[in-house]
Amino acid sequence: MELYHNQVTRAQGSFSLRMFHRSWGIMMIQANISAPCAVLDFPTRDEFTRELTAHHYNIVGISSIIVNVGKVREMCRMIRKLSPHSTIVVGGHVAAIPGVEKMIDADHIVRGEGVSWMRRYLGEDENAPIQHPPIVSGMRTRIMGIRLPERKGATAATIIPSVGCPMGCNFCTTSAFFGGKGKFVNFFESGDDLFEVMQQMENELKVHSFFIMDENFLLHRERAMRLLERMKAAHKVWTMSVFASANAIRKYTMPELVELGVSWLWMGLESPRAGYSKLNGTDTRQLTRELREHGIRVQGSTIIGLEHHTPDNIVSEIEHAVSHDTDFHQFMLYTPVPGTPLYQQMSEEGRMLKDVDYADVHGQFKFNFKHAAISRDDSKRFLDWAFWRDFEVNGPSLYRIARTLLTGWKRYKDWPDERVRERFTLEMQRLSGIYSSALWAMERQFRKVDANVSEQIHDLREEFKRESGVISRIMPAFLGPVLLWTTHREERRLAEGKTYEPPTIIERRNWAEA
Ligand code: B12
Ligand code: SF4
Repeated sequence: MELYHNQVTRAQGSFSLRMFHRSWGIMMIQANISAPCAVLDFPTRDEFTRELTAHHYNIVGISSIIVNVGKVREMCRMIRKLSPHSTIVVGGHVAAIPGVEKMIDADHIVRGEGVSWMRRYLGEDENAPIQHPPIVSGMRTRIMGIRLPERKGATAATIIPSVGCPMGCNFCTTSAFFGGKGKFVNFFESGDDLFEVMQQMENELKVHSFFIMDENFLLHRERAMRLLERMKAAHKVWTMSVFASANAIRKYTMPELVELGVSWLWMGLESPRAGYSKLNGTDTRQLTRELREHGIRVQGSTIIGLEHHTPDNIVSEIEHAVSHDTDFHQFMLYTPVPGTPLYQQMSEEGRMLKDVDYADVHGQFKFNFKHAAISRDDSKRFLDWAFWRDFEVNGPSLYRIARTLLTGWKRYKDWPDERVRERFTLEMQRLSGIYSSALWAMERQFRKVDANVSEQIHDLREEFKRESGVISRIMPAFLGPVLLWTTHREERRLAEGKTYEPPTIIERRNWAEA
């Protein structure tokens, strides 16, 4: 249930950014039906049992992705035993598994968008406007052995403008699940709709930053530019973390992105030789450099094990990925997942491996198909090496995001648009003391590991000193040693096999009428 630690910062030890995310699909469904409804997130077996026996549920819906099909099977078994009158509905990506009907005991298996399905099933108006639930994007955030305090408004709100992506890359399950190439489902069509929903979340959750959960947010330029107009008119100093493909980013100038508040951008780099249309003609190294120079944190994503990869060229492809020096870098194995064109092709070619457990099909372990040149075991070696290499060359992501913030601040602190100035000033005020303290600890931690990285961290710390106010300048003397101590403690804990689990959460809606 951790995005960064699972697939982005997993080799960064105590510097790994760790946090949990709620199950947004079922939160979305709950907010858009009028029936009494409970969402039980991260259930333990005991809590699931208690919920099924303490209440009379007509319908029990289960949301799952493919890796968790074994859990779905067990949950269906428990429902049949403990709540035999309930209708079982299973939705989410798990529904794409061929023959899933025979693997689990459910009454309905729903493919694609779930809000309209559930409304239809309950006899409600499936075309009614979408109500967006208030979603805090992450919880129980930890880094350097410290759990960050959870203050209202401190964590971004998640906004889900759409599901699916029209680009239709052959391996992409999110695109395939909602219709594939050329198709997607929009919840909020226009920039005005989006502005209203963001303003509503700002009021409810007291946030100014948003995690925009749209596979390719910047692709829809008209919507984004209208949103910018409204933000300017209402003097909104908002920031946004978005996903976008290189071709979509290219539709904007850097100042446009900055004025829109884009502060974190997740971009597929895949491979320079992959031939995906979204990358056509883009020098991704130059693009990432440019984005970072404008204070936009870049999260790159690279695929390991594409068709053209061989043991001879993969090392240089990984080096190429690492040379982007992105703030964060995700590496994923090329993985044919049921429902995608790639899966279809591999199945037809007889290249899908038969005995791979679905629980292992997530791109962070080993291939689930026969690659022309790379063995299954080697796929894991190359993947692990990519994470390690990125960390070795570029240092902790925390250092990198601190660097990007400072670069952005230096560039935009005197920018004509007051909202932009205000944003960078606020970020610097909020973070410079904390970042400087973290850099103090990192610098010492890395002295023994890599003197080069330690020196770079030192230089950045000095720069922060010059650009920060008095409090931020003196903070590292106190907070730095504490962070160094918690970092060492966390390293010890991790070495002993410590793992973190999300809490179980129950949320009831329309419950009084039940
Ligand atoms: C947020 C997220 C996470 C969070 C999950 C938090 C959580 N509590 O589950 C984190 C970061 C932890 C995560 C982890 C992983 N994830 Co993830 N994640 C996503 C992401 C980016 C967004 C999901 C989301 O909320 N979408 C928006 C909502 C509205 O859409 P939705 O969930 O699909 O729900 C809609 C329908 O599917 C349907 N629906 C969903 N549930 C139900 C239930 C019922 C009853 C009904 C009727 C309908 C229904 O209705 C909803 C509204 O339309 C997606 C990519 C994406 N854009 O969707 C990947 C994605 C779901 N993750 C994926 C993967 C592979 C993983 C990991 C295995 C990665 C890894 N290697 O570690 C882990 C597995 C974690 C686990 N043990 O389950 C894949 C799933 C592939 C597949 N085909 O199964 C996806 C699709 C990304 C991708 N393209 O590869 N993930
Ligand atoms: S651009 Fe990204 S989200 Fe869209 S289809 Fe390709 S991989 Fe999927």
